Amino acid sequence: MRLSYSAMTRSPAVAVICGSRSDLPSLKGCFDALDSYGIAWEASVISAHRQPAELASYVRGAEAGGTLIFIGAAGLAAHLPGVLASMTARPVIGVPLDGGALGGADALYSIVQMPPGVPVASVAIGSAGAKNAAHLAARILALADPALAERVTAFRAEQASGAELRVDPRSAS
Ligand code: RP5
Repeated sequence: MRLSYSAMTRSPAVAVICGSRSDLPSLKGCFDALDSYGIAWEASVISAHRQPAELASYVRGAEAGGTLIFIGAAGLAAHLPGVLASMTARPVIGVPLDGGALGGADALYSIVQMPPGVPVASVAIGSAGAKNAAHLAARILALADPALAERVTAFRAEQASGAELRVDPRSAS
């Protein structure tokens, strides 16, 4: 018998963790996109620098509960996704957030330059990256979830139709 994901697990499929409450507004697009796919998620504020023990405990609990993908979002010296990847063998997606003096380049480099064998899938800086973290998580989960795969396909079709040329080129100067 094939049980649905929610029947087998206590934790949501996706855990979104950010380093500070100040990061939450940048993640709205991520939360909205996860909702649009019907993916169960939860968000937590746990700093890798300020609360490493709490982070380790959270990851242990989430893994035991069945969480499949971790999204880590942080700004400045953004070590959170890398530390997550050190604590779990499940996929980690890193979202570099802007806001510091370096406009997010600091966070991007911190996240993307992981040493071999400890992978983090980095997305773009800021809210665009936050949205893509959700879309990437959906694509990963869809590999083993045919109903979600259909929703991913539907989203892509909708996006393609939205990209059609809607202006009259004769009026363009
Ligand atoms: C990072 O430092 C956080 O992810 C946040 O982006 C940044 C600033 O944190 P706060 O000083 O607002 O807590 O760790």
